[in-house]
Amino acid sequence: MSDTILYELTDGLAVITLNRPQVMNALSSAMRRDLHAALVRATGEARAIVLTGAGRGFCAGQDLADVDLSDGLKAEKLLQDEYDPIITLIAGCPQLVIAAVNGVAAGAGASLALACDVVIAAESASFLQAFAKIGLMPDAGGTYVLPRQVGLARAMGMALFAEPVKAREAVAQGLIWEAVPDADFAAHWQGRARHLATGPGVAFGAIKQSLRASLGNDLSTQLALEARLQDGCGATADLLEGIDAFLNKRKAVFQGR
Ligand code: T3D
Repeated sequence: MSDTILYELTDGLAVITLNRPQVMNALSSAMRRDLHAALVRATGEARAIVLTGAGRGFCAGQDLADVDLSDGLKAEKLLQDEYDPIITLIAGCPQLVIAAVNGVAAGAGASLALACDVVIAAESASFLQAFAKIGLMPDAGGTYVLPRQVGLARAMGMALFAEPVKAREAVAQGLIWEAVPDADFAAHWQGRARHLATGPGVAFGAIKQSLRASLGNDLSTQLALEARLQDGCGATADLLEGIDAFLNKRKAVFQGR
């Protein structure tokens, strides 16, 4: 792994930092490879994962200086080989992935943030569907997540007019979970991440899997999935600990199994 991505594992929490602040963490090919490798590593050893950006931006999407336009943009292969595996891994891994959006998230940088399970933004951050400004359409899962989060009308407006959506507005529209004053941002997301890294991991994983699956399931399929996943939660030491802690009026100490 090169220095385009920083990786830190502390007490079960992996923090992955996009680290090309001089270009607002725009994604070069090498950086996408490193980001994917960092996520694979985190899914093998962490209980929760944070994705954040170095400097004043979260991620400005595709590095526009790192594209081969000699024969037009061969986007299909690039997306399938380099972007989509990252998005699929975030959506499919059992760990909760938190986007700690420290600044602007633009283009595929917005798609990357919005692919995460929980999005916490600094108040000064914004989300920009920058694609149409340069003659592209949202990708890296953008057209999947936008209408599901904010509805078709807002998704259409965001993609067509490419205006920045400030963090507070993003919360109001249901695009992200919360916006936090800049001064409190780091401590806040660290607290949220610590909560997820020390909680009942099997139940957290089941919540992620079931809520994500719900968007494509009918009721009977979803009920069957809930029953199966709850059975798994029911077999955990964390459930016994949670009930014992409740009955004895103490704070539960979960092990994630
Ligand atoms: O196959 C495929 O490739 C398809 C995949 C496409 C996915 C996509 O993501 S397409 C969309 C690509 N992203 C953009 O179009 C966003 C471009 N950037 C911006 O609109 C703005 O930079 C921001 C809104 C993100 C931030 O604006 P601001 O004013 O805060 O900062 P800035 O001055 O524009 O940027 C700071 C530096 O970062 C600047 O470099 P400099 O002048 O200091 O040397 C700027 O050129 C650089 N930078 C920002 N974004 C990118 C970038 N360099 C390369 N690629 C970028 N995307």
